[in-house]
Amino acid sequence: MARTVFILSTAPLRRRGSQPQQSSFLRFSSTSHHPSSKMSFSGILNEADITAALASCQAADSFDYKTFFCQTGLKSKSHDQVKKVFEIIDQDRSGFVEEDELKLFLQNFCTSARALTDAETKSFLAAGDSDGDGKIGVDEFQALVKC
Ligand SMILES: [Ca+2]
Repeated sequence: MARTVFILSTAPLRRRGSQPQQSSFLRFSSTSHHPSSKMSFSGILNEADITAALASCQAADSFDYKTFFCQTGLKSKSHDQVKKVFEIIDQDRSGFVEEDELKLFLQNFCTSARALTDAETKSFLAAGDSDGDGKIGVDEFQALVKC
């Protein structure tokens, strides 16, 4: 009886053991996007500026996109550079930054950064979404960064 229990309990363990392979494959495909994004960021933005910008919005509900774009230096970047940053933030490459991507906005700059609160996400989206489609397009992002 005890043996049966043992066998029964190893079955899910084995199944669980095969899962990391799947998820590490998934992780591989998502990290293959991330390191390149980090590289693109480091080519565009200064690491110390990013660190300072993230430090100043550590507390929940303290995120201010204008301050953030100033501190990271993004505000003064070229059209092409801002476009590259947009493409990184548009994680699923849909051509738009949707609300869920906006919520994880800070994590593009540092993977350990916090997610934005719902209030921050909504006001960030409202500030950028000038055509009211509920997401931010590249042109809207360009305007938002410069404002
Ligand atoms: Ca998207």
